[in-house]
Amino acid sequence: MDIKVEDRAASDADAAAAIKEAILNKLIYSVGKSLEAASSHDWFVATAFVARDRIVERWLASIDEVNRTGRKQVYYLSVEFLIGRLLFDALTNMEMVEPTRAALFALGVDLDELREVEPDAALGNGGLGRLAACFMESLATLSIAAFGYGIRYDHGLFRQRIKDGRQLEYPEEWLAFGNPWEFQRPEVDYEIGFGGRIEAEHQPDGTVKHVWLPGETVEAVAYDTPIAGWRGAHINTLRLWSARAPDPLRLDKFNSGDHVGALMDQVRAESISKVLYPGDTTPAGQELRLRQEFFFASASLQDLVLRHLRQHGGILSLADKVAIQLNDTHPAIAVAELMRILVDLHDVPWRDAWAITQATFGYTNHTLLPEALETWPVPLMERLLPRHMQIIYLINAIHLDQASKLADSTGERLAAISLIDEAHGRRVRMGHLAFLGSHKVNGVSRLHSDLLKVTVFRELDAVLPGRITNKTNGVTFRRWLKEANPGLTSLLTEVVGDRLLDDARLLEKVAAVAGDAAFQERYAAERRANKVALAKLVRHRLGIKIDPDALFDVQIKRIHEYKRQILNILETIAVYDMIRAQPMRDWIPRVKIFSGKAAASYATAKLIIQLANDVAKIVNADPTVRGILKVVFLPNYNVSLAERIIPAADLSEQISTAGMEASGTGNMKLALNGALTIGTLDGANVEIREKVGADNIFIFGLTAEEVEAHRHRGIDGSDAINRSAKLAEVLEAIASGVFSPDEPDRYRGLVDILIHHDYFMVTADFESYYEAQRAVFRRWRDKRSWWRAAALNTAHMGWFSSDRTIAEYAKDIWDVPVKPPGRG
Ligand code: HBZ
Repeated sequence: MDIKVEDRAASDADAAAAIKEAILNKLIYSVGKSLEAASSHDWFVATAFVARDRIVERWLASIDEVNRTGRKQVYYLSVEFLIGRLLFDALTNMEMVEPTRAALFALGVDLDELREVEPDAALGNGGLGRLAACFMESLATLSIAAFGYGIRYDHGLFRQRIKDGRQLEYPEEWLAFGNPWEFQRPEVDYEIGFGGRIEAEHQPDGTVKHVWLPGETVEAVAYDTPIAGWRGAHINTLRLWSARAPDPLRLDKFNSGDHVGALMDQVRAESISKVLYPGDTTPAGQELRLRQEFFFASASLQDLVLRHLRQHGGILSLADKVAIQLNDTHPAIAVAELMRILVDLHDVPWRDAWAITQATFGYTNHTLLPEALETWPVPLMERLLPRHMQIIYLINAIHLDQASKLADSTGERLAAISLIDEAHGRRVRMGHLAFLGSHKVNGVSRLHSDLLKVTVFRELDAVLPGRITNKTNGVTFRRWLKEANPGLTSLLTEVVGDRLLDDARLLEKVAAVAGDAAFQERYAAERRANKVALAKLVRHRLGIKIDPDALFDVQIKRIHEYKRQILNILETIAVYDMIRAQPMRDWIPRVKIFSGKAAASYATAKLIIQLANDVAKIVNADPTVRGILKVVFLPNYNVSLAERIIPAADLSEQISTAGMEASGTGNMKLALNGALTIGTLDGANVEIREKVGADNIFIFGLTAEEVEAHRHRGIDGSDAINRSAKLAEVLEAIASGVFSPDEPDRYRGLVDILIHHDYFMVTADFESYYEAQRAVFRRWRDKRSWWRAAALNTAHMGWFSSDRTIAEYAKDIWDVPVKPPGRG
């Protein structure tokens, strides 16, 4: 036994020594700095290069293996990848964290400091983009041969600053100091066409061949980032496309003195990959957005078809060797583009081409919000993508013809299933296109998938039954448990063994010790350390002092009316009023923590941010509630900040209007890390309750069905307000300017919405939410009971690993085998 321990120590020391050598080498020869001159950023880059080298060795082996075996490839098309930082992902999955820490320590450098230097790759808005990033990690972990395809935005999601309580947006500059993880592939570039015309060539056999002659072309250049699976078992590629003009500048114009005009084409082309579309639910209706979507869909298809032809010879075997997943409708134009490639470029007969297309694509829907369902005006499509529009018309004609032959066909139903929405000025329904072009369509939680069948896709589901399935979301435990919460992970590993991250279901073993006093003490100690760290961050960033022993009540996500941050604020004010009425009572100290961004154009969401900040200002300055209540709005929510907040949260707010949050994934990360959930029966909360047990979660409010019924009766909030003196008082205070003395009417409009037009059922759910919060307090007073519930949350969340989700996609949608991770 002793010898083994010594052996391990010796090999750890060897590993650290080798890494130290390698880092020094990179610092000098790749970064070009001396030890003395190196900045933290230089050390970060040198360290990243060392991790990348290890990954690249296995990457090349993975690519070689996939080529050799010719196994089926999965392609995940997503307009968003919300990656965050990669250093700890790389080190963790290559099992290099400790030796790297030791190596840097020997060089007088602190690994945790380097971690903070890396910018967040925020190529996404929220849940949909972060899910894509978790999926990339799990795909590699399960040794599935996969590519992620997306756009390499020069500027990711805006940086949020709060000034005078208001959100301000600033451009984000993640590439300003270069990106050590990516490889530019100038030789991998494709022409992407827009506009122009179509020539019909009559063939000797009587058929007509269509040739699209684009009026404009843009080039897509590939940038590759290797994504390592857990224990480095397999490495996949995230390939992001950057736009270029075919000619860097117009020399004729330049020489004639028009220096700016000479660059116009370049500017126009490059604008495609310039910025991430910052809205998460309202499609811009903008041409640029459609150009982005076609740009990356077309480049990705050209790339994967070329790879397929090189590997397998003919195009007809495409569906046997390729599965393409459409992450929402943003890449849905790929359905028409693949048809064009098959029919126009490879002369595949239409019927066969359609069979291949359907067998190849799967489509994931992430939202039921009507304003988020993408549709494009027909005239815009005809101008920008004339051949695709023809193809869409043909797909639609065949589809409507088949549907019209069904016994129960009606004109109304045909209108509802048509690819063209005639009711709103002729628009192409991208969700319908994705639905028709795929063999499977999935929602992201059980409730959401069930709702898909009775709402947006009711008629399509009736005509094409069985296509809709469910794939409840998951999150990668490597990032959201081990990297974010290493202390708790060590404790859990002691209980369940060191295969915890290979098989998350092993967490169930924690249930056996959840009631154990000694275990609870250690569990609580780990969490307290995280809370101390967060308190330090809050102090540092906002100058607000918060007590680590207070209950940290956390709501972190995009700011949106349906997510109801406002409900949380109303309860905060109600409690604030009560404390002031009876300051001497034995109150439970609590810190309300908010973080999140609002779409720049979403005025109401921005007003909600301002309200949270205004309430914070008044509450935090009030000596009566000092030590009892604090309100914190942490600016610039991103993946890295989430990694700091989640391990320190006691209570997780998942309080969306039932039926509106497709799934949620923050809910999973928080419960996994031991926060108890207060939430509605919405999205994945329903399944979280089933797993963790109704006693260990605080559920309140209307169900999705009740919301629906309630809305039918009307959305006036007056009745609910009349029934709740507390609510009436709170609304009156807000409306009369108690929290905005400098501008008393600031929130009158917001309050009016709640009174007269409460679509999101804030007033209807207020009392029940308030009561649920009191139940939280009662539980918190009984610390044994609280920690037991927290530990049981951790224990039962294993099912929400994205490894489980991806294994389900692999089996039910992609038909590819998975190889669970593990040693050897
Ligand atoms: O996708 C989110 C859902 O709101 C969330 O409940 C779910 O957990 C997550 C992952 O499945 N959706 C998004 O982040 N974004 C969109 O749904 C979206 C819709 C239309 C757009 C852009 C984004 O134009």
